Amino acid sequence: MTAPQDVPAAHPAADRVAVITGASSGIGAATARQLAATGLRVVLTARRKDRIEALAAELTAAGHRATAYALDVTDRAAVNAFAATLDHCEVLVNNAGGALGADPVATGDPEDWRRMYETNVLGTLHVTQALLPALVASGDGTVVILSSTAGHATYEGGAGYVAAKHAEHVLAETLRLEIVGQPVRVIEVAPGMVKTDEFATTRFHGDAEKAAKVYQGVAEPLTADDVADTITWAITRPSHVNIDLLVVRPRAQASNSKVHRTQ
Ligand code: 8X3
Repeated sequence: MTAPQDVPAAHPAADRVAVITGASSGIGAATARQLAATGLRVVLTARRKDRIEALAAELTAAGHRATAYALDVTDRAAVNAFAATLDHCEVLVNNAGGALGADPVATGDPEDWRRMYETNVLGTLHVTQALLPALVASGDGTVVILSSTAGHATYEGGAGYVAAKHAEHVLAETLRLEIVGQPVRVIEVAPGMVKTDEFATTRFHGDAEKAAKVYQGVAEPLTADDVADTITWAITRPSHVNIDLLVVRPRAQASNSKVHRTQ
């Protein structure tokens, strides 16, 4: 009997589609660039239409295949409508999300906690549920969930984000158990300190000084390209190879709270 993972892909390698959420900046944009360069047709989604359209135009001008679709992953009806526009889908990169606040449990803003749960966890749930039938139907699908090292250990001031990222980790682990035997891989990539244009600034509600302190004295935090490279590597392994969990940190970071700083 033919094992499900040996079912040939419904679409030839030349026409494989990758959906990337949160593709307007940072890790999402870098991943879109790198996946497009492997030959995948990338569908860029994010709330900021102007940014994803500009990136899609840049990739198209470079000879790649890219389209943009404005999407808020917390809006389930919008996610369903987006899924209905796709003929097929082979790869989903759940990247949308982020941190809000770095306050202790005693004083953290419940609104920050709620928004982090909605974007990171429910956003990932919405898009994964909506695209899973297409990923299964493709005969060779891959779901990537961008969690974080915050999904694996806590730190002071991190509880709201840590809780959301732990939930994404659990989502990845549970989904992998539930769909084993179907032709879909579930890959979790958990980055540590990554210096992007927006992550820390968003976390501190626009306070650039606080945001700069996150990376102060750290020789080489990871870049968005470093993480996109690990995501692309994991996706481009042979179909039977499932990278369950890939934890990636800069050399200067030994744990969430043990970071070497030169000043
Ligand atoms: C980002 C890692 O340490 O800021 O996902 O929580 S951390």
